[in-house]
Amino acid sequence: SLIDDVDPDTATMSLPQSDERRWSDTSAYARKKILQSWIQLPSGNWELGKILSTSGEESVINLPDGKVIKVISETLVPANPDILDGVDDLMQLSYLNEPSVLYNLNYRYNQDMIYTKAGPVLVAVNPFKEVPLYGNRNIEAYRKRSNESPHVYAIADTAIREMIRDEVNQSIIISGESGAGKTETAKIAMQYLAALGGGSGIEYEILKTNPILEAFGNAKTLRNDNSSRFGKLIEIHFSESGKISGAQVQTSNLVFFFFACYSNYAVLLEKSRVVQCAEGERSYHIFYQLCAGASPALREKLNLTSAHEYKYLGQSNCYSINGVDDAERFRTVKEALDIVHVSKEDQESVFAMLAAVLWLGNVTFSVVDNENHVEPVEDESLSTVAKLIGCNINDLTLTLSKRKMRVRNDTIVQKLTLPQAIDARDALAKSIYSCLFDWLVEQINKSLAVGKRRTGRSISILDIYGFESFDKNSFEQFCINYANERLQQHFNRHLFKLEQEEYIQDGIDWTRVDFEDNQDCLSLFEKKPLGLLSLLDEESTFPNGTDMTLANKLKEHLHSNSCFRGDKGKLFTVVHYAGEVTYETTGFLEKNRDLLHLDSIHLLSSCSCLLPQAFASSMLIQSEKPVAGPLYKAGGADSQRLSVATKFKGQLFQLMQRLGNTTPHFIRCIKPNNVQSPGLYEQGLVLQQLRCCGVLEVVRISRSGFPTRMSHQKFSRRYGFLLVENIADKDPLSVSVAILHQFNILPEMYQVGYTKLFFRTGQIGVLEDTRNRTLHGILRVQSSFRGYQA
Ligand code: AOV
Ligand code: MG
Repeated sequence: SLIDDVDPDTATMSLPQSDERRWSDTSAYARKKILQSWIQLPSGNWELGKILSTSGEESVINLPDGKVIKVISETLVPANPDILDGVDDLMQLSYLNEPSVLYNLNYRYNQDMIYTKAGPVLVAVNPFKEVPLYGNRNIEAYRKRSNESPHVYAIADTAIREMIRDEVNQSIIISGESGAGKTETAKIAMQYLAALGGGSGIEYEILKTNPILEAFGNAKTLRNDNSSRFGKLIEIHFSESGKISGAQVQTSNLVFFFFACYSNYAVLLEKSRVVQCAEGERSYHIFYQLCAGASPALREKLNLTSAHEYKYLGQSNCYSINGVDDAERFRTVKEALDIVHVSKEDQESVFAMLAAVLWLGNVTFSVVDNENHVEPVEDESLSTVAKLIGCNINDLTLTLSKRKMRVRNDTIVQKLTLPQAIDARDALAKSIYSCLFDWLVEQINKSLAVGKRRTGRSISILDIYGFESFDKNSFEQFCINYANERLQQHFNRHLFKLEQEEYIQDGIDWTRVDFEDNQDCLSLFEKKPLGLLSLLDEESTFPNGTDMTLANKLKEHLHSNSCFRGDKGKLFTVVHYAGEVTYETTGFLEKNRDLLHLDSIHLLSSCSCLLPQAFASSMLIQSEKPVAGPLYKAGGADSQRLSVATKFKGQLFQLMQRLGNTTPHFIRCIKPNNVQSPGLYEQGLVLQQLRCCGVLEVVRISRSGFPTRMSHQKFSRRYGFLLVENIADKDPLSVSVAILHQFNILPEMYQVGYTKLFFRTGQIGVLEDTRNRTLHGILRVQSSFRGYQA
């Protein structure tokens, strides 16, 4: 094609030329020519005004509501001509400033065009309603490339094509705040890839894994009614045969044979939610679904009552979600379990485990001696738990009231106080649930990995919890935000460092464009021994460590770090790329230690239920060397169990390593309002997200650098014929230079690299214009010549 690097629209329209197309250009020269401009209102929002006149320092502006105001000319931010309203790539804007970007996204959003490109990145603004952009007809259109507007489908399609062309694994990395639409976007991408599966049946299974994982891993939070509380990386593998049939990618409807699997990496579930969640939030969906949807027979078997009867579910005062029928969802989940080949028997065991967790929450304790030691009350809750997990009541009672400890070579038995007993009970509930979750992922993987054709290439889709900043932020937010910090660096490195490298490789003298690197913040987390994670781990191993001593320790060692601020009491603040977050250390140590006492592990492994055996054995393996409980505190270095934070970091590194070997495609999800409603577009909120996810930065960098590139060959072929001098025996580089000279392109507008020419934005437009005019001239001459002949 003749126009790949060139934007034909801007080339032929008489728009402001490149020197004006800078980021936030408010030079006097630019202002002179603009007709409309952005004016910032006291609310912070931007309003479009017509410039009636400019005299001296002041301009007179006509606002849309008819008001005429005077403003200082320097504060005006030029707006784009109407003809550019709603362009589908922000790079096409003549004036690239924040209000113009905001306006462009809003303009499209109002017409349900929720996707926009920002150069290489896809921006998706959450519609909070159904939009007619999906389904088979649309998939077909993107497959045939008859629709080229920005879309998740287009990203997925590009990933497939690049996988085939370059023989490199691909990844689609989706990020954004909580509730911005990451999980939905991941499903849409899966939908597209699955549609290419064409009848093998596995694509249907892949899509059916979503309701299962969402039921067990998602919950209602204040930000999102369906918030993912785990991260997932799904790998979709394409077999060799797929690769071969893929060779005819341009023409055919190709058939891929593929299977998928969920990576175990970063599937770190927020366990604490099982036993506690904040007011107005819910625990995992599946609990409510089970309570609402179980058949009478199942109810009887599990001794199930209503969600209101369970303390774990009752503490947040929220049982239902608007517009969601939990009973109906339960049927969907069961159906999905059938499809991924979880047998009816195993399904029943799964439900029994869920009921056991719920009943555990209802176990109460009573004091049994004058030293405040407690034992569980022998009631319906206790007996039901014992029955459901298949152990005898005595063993359960022992586990919940005593703890075996090894001191040197002796084993002593310690009786538990009420808080200790409650901890033991909750730890048991959490571990049953998280093992259940891991088991499910494993089952799903087994079912999907039919044939294990892992020989081909893969496309991974990453959907991980988004950056979180609440009024109160705890250990969960700490881990989640740390993960996001890593991902952000991956994004930065990819887009910006690669960009720089390309310049340097081509020998271009390029004053490096600054970009926000978040290495400082990452170092704050990862540095050894004086980083957040190391200090946290260290404090976790001290028997006398408390949340307060942790806070003090952090402040003592990190106060001089520019990304850290010690606040009052247990509070400390981290300056994340996406903004400051204040964390409270309450519960940090306990959550980080995440002790499951050896007694509980033994109890679970001795249970007669199918599932506990399956996972308790794996748990035993995990804790073989590391011994849980006070031993962990008392023992030397080699008896230390991995802390949660360290495990998390390990998983994250593995994840990043995996992503590092792929060609990434980035999708940035934007949440246009905090109330999850359609049609509401809050400028400030959107702007803040665009800033912190790097979208504005991408655009700005492209602008300030030399974004248009063309090889000397291509450039000389394309424009060489415009030269007056004879170029027959000249090499492409000399031709390129001759063209630049003939057209008087200003030296600061281009750079000549070893292999390529680099241009500032819009420069190529001048040449393209001339070329078009010349070609038209030639065509006219030719056609009149033909007319003459006829
Ligand atoms: P998240 O994954 O980014 O949050 P979700 O993907 O769960 O956010 O999206 C939140 C809600 O927004 C969904 O439940 C839908 O109602 C709506 N939504 C998002 N994208 C679309 C779309 N393309 N079309 C229609 N509705 C959409 V979190 O998991 O909280 O970080 O941990
Ligand atoms: Mg999600």
